[in-house]
Amino acid sequence: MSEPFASTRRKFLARTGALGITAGTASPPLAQTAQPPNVPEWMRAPGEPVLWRKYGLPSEFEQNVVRRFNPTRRMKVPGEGPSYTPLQDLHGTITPSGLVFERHHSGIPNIDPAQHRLMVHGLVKQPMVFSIEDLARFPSVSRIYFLECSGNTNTEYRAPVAKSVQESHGLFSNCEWTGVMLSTILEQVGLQPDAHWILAEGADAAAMTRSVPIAKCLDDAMLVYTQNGEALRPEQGYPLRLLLPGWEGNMSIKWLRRIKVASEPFMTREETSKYTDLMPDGRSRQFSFLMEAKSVITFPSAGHKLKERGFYEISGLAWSGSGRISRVHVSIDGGRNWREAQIQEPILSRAAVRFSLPWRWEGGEAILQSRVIDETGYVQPTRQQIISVRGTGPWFYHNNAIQSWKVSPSGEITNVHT
Ligand SMILES: Nc1nc2c(c(=O)[nH]1)N[C@H]1C(S)=C(S)[C@@H](COP(=O)(O)O)O[C@H]1N2
Ligand SMILES: [Mo]
Repeated sequence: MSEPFASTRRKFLARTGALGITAGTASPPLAQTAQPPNVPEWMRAPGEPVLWRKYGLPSEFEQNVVRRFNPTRRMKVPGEGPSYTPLQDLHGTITPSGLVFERHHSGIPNIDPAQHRLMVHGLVKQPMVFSIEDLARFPSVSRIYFLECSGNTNTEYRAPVAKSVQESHGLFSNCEWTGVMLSTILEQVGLQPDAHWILAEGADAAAMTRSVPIAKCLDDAMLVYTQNGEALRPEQGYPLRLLLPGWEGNMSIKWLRRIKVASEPFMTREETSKYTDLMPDGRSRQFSFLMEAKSVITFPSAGHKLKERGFYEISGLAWSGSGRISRVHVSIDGGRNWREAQIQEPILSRAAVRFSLPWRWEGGEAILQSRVIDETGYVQPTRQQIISVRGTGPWFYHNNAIQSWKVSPSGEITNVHT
């Protein structure tokens, strides 16, 4: 770089040095014609007009920021499978709707909201059927919550196989949801005295069904029709989904069509042979609804490369199904020493926070880890701690272990177990 601006910038950075950013962080040389003070091609004629796209899309230069499949996983039935949120490319805490991970058990139904209905029946005083319009007339609430599949990070239980944080932690999203509190609707139908559980059923070909204790239904459960300010995406359950903040994603039934109130859990497939945790003694942990505190460093993470020594901001996400998070610690030496990370506000219950720690990479080997502590005092465990209680499988739900990323002297970041 020999242009006057570059050298001025170098001097400026050398003088400021407060964060220890060295002059070497200058970007690679741009084409002479595009770089100031020259006039680039895109300034020489008017650009695309207003309404070029009626619905906005990211720049064509962001085409690499997409949901991805797990290349090693086989579809069990048509339309079945997960796609992963590209956490390594995202900032802040809100997951853009188009990048929210997907988990479908039998594809995405194409539902006409005018024809869709929610039936609420069983141990109620007055069974009722609601249209989406009916539900939207009730008082609405908007809240930010994370949603995590309990299978998230299951690939990492035995060996560090994921090539990126997208693969290891990408069954995770954090959105603003709008809808009506489920308690409002249950008040409409009126609960009978022995109403202790509900069954929630989806309108997909899997007819996904889960049992939910009535206490959760009357606490913070929502019937949502909106995600990040607009109608739910078809992938996320359009036109209506159940949302159970802080509980395993599987229970947040998409394309919700029926709620049956009962006195006992229904013992559906998804809460018996699936989504229970087999323990070393052969018994299953049932029910394991809560998603306990977890955190992960998203930058730098596997697949990133540090091009040179100097200042970097380590940054990541932390969340807890039990409420607010109170602290995040970051280690750069594989968990021997911990430093307090900064947590960016707002700190909301059962929502993701962004944490960060300034760091100078001197070019040596480092093992980056983060560890969250939530308001209940719960500390994110190590993998060994989880294994000592739950064994090594064959089920791998609820792996909230501390994640390690190794920085090699060449600046490559890889996924490791310590
Ligand atoms: N009806 C229905 N609801 C469903 C599913 C499904 O396949 N069908 N998948 C569940 C699972 S396993 C998860 S993790 C979440 C995923 O939500 P998302 O696809 O909006 O990210 O939806 C849950 N709700
Ligand atoms: Mo899931």
